[in-house]
Amino acid sequence: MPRGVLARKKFKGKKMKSAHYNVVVVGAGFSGIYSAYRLRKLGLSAVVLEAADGIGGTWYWNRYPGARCDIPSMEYSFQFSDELQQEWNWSERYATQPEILKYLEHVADKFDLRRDIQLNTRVESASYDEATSLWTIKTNQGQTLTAPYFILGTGSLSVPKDIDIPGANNFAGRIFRTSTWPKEEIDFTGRRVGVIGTGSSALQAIPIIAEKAKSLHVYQRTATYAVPANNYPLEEETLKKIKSDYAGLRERERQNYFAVDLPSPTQSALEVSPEERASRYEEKWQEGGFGFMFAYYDLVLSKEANDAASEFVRSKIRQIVKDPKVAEILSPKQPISCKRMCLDIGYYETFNRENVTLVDLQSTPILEVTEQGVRTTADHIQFDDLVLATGFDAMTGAIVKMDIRGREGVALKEKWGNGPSTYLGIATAGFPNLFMVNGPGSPSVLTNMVASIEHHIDWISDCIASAMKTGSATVEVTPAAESAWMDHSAMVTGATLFHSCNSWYLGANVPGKARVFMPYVGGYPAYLQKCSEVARNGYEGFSFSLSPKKFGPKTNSEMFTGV
Ligand code: NA7
Repeated sequence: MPRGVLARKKFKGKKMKSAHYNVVVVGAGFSGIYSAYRLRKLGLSAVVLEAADGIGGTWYWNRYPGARCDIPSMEYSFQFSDELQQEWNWSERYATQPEILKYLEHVADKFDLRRDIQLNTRVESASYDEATSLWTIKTNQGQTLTAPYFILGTGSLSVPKDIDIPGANNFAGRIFRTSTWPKEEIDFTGRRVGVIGTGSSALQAIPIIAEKAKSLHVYQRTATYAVPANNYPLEEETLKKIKSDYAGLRERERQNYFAVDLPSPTQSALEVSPEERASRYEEKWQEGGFGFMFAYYDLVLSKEANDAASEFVRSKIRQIVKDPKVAEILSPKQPISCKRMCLDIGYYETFNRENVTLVDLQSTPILEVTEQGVRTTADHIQFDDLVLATGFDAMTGAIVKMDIRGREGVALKEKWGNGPSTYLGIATAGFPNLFMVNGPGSPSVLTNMVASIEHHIDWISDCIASAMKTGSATVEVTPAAESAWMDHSAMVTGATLFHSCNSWYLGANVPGKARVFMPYVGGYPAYLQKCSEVARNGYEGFSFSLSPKKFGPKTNSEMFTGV
């Protein structure tokens, strides 16, 4: 019997104090779920460790009212199984959190993946042993697991930013964070509510809370660009049409900068007259979705091109929001798309409601949260409920939260003290056999995350399979390859407007965090090509050690039971 099967049988339902696997995966969101599938297909024993008491990752935790994806659901879904693609029916253009969670539960059940997922288990530390070429992973359940391979599917936006507002613990009313929303429904009927933050999460929650609340104060530090989502139910005919060419859709995603099914523009915004530009933006505005940024190819490359697009959105805000003073405060000043753009389902309109007040923190900053409410330099407003939608320690937060130590006991947190450094956002030198899914240095959050996740896990699995086939004990990025990738990544970022504002892409939202632009901005097609080339050239940039060291009871190649 292949060792993987044996290990899985032993694991079923029990939390063993110590166990050995081929692969330990952290996180049971889209990444962990697909890892479980893919690694099993390879005949490997794997365990997916998940801190929550359910699967779903981001879609388990972010249950706030209005939470939904902003990539069309037909694309924000797995492509590894056509049967799955064909049988699942999304109900709306942009799926809600409950529907996405239901989908992930369905995937886990359909492919019988739960037996490889261990819930309620937080990884506290992982250290690499150079003598055995094994990772030792310790959990909050008192377990010690060993494995030659260690995969981090920990999510890009999974660790909430520390609350950096004085007095937040003093508030005597109900306090909620969008990122860790309670499971039970929260009723805001007749309540005085304050929302702090105006990023994607707040934008989705605010219109819904406003419908119920007696009063809603929105505390805005930086205004956000939002284009209409133009959400609609997906009728049977539409589903049928998309499904009839799902492969074509997936291929088009691979050709697109953000890994979405949108045509790549070839025209510059500066080539056309202001009237023609305005009419093109209007067309994109009516279509809804991120297609707005695909009106012209240079919206994130040229400040002049970006200015016109930004002004178009500001003009729309002025049209929608009746009070010109409020419209002005809601009008963002930074380049559009420099911070994550949002999709609007009634957000701007909400500010026309009598019960909604916008508080401009630029002119009247928050001094503190008190027992009763929020004190700014202008006033002290009392609330029954406070909602913090203040964002995440993005891209690196979940990784450095674990005490991960590579060669010579070096902590990853230390190595990344001046910002994350990786090769392709997949691996980092000095940490053999450790792989990241959508890590910093990959296009990740600038793309359709599900497509990127699948691509990464396929690539990582192929790499592991290749190492095992050749009897290699370790796969490790060379410092030279890592440094060349980081230089290339910085060079392409420098050619865009992405670095020109204080975004979480840059780590600028977390006090004290090193400022390094984390996602790779060279675009999804170029990135796919690079990853393919690296693999084709024998995993160029990685060194494989043919050490005869033993991994637990058997060598890697003996444990490997087929691709
Ligand atoms: P975001 O997009 O990071 O938004 C956080 C918001 O909270 C943003 O408006 C921040 O203002 C605001 N914020 C953060 N800290 C404070 C303090 N101390 N005082 C006042 N306001 C504050 O997080 P989301 O959860 O909305 O979205 C995250 C991603 O999830 C999103 O981009 C999608 O990809 C999905 P700031 O802009 O920093 O001035």
